[in-house]
Amino acid sequence: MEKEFEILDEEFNSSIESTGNIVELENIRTLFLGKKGKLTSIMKQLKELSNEQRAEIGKNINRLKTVFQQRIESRKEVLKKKEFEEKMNEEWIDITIDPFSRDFGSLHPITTVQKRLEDIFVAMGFRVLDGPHIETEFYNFEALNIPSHHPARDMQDTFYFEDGHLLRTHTSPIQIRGMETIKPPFRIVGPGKVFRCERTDASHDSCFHQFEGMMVDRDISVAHLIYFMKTMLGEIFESEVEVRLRPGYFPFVEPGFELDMLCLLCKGNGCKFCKQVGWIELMGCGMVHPNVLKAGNIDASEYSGFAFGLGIDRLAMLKYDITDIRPLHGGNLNFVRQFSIT
Ligand code: FA5
Repeated sequence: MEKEFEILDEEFNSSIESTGNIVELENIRTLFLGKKGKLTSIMKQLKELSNEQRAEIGKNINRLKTVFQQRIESRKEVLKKKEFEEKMNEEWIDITIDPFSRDFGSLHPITTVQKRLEDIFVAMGFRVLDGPHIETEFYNFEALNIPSHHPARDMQDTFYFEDGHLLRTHTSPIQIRGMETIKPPFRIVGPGKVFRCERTDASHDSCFHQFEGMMVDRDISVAHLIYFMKTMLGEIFESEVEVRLRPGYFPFVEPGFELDMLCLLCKGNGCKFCKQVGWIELMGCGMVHPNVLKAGNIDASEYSGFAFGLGIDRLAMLKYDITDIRPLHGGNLNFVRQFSIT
């Protein structure tokens, strides 16, 4: 029996030394001290022994039981400490870092204005469409009544790819793509980046943002166009705004207009931003040309519509009192953060 106790003691010691966590340790407790454990099974053999032997071996078993329990408890303390330290290392927090110094992202003023425009038009029943930056000549020019010989192409010079594709010069191709899938009556808007090969100044850049709109229904007139434009500008500037229509030429509308808004920076007195005119050209607009409706498979004798394309950058400049378009695209975070909305 002595030998058996020795072996059991050694086996127990090596088992608890190799345990890596408390769950394993509890399994060892069951293995040695549990109801069907190794020590218990030795105790069951006692009844086969004489009274004297039973008393002697019983004493040994009780001693071993106490020793095993003590070793389990002290091993448990070691493992608990180890698990705690591991957890602390995993969940380490540097409490010396200032929690208020974190940089949160924010929306660029152009994005803020674009999103606001989308909300205003969605509330008036318009659907928001998207279109590719890289376009074909068909969508950017031909379907908009600007054939290859047309002088209007000069006003929108752009960057061409060798395969004939180009960077879109305006968001008007979204009108054409929209008409391919949506049948009248409809109201659509399409925001996005546009590109032109032109010199930059305080109000011009070679990459800027436009917001296209088109409404096609029965008996649509210029009065509808003015109503929607005044409503939109009133919402953006949160006050009544003064606008004027000038005749403007765009081959895809007839009649065509330039819509100007009284310069909010100088209140019409003339400044660098409005080039001393007192008015800011905000958008081109007009009644959709029958050829464009035809290109969209729409019966021009039944339906009419208006369309507009406004410069989001210029609208943002007016809203936030920004006198030069270039810093808006310059990537200087200190500049754009002045107008940021998180
Ligand atoms: C157009 O691009 C027409 N597609 C708009 C249109 C749509 C007319 C539907 C009729 C019907 P325009 O080239 O004028 O038009 O540009 C529209 C607006 O974009 C301008 O009024 C101006 O606000 C803005 N814009 C034009 N060029 C620049 C530029 N280089 N930098 C910044 N904004 C510009």
